[in-house]
Amino acid sequence: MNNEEIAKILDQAAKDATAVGQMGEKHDFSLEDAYEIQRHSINRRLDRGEKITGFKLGFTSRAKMEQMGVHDLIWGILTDEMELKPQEEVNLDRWIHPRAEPEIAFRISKDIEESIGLKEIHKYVDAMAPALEIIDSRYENFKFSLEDVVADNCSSTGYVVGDWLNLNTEISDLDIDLRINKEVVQSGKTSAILNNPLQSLVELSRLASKAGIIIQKGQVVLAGAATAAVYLENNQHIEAHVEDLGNISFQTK
Ligand code: OOG
Repeated sequence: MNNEEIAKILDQAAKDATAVGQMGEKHDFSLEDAYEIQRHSINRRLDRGEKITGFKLGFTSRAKMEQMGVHDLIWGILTDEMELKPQEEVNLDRWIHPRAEPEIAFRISKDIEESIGLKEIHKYVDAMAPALEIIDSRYENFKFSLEDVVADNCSSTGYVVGDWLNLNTEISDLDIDLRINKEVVQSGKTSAILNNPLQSLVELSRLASKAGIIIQKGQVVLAGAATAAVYLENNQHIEAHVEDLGNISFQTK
């Protein structure tokens, strides 16, 4: 099976909300292949009329690496089909076994075409916000290798971003938590994200420029979760709370 055929199976699994076995178990592919498969699956979405809205980093914290048994930073692509409105009521039937993670989002104000350093970020990013990411592995039991998860666009499924704020707040050591029906179910510190969530932009710029991809003005970057992810159930109010940045939530039905 070639990379395009693997992408078709993973894309179909997402569309049908039906899990498949780990692709890497039957078809040995490299990490480079995995990113190519990811690109093919995004192209299928673009062919259906979806638009790229941004990028996400994964496994930027120890909590996430330990939960999933994968120990390397990964990146995936977000599209407008994945974007939820704040407070939106979401039917869980459209996904397989979705989980939520509290995150921080950044807004790009100028195209990033090369690898940038921490000190240059303010030239390329004009806002940040509390965010929630919904991940939904297309693999049975949410089990995968590093190559598998990259091929599956890093489990990207949904995201919702709160009110944008300027970059004046220091965000390297804030409390961040996930609340379900107002109860804190996961809590951590933003320092868990690469010591400083801004570092995720440095890493993404390095990876994207290596891949020949421009991170465009207006796009959103999710820095990765500081805590483990939690499975969603029906009739829940899901909320991310970031100290000094505020809250963002949605509702499941
Ligand atoms: C992969 C995505 C990881 C994060 O924030 O670390 C991720 C997964 O756990 O399914 O989104």
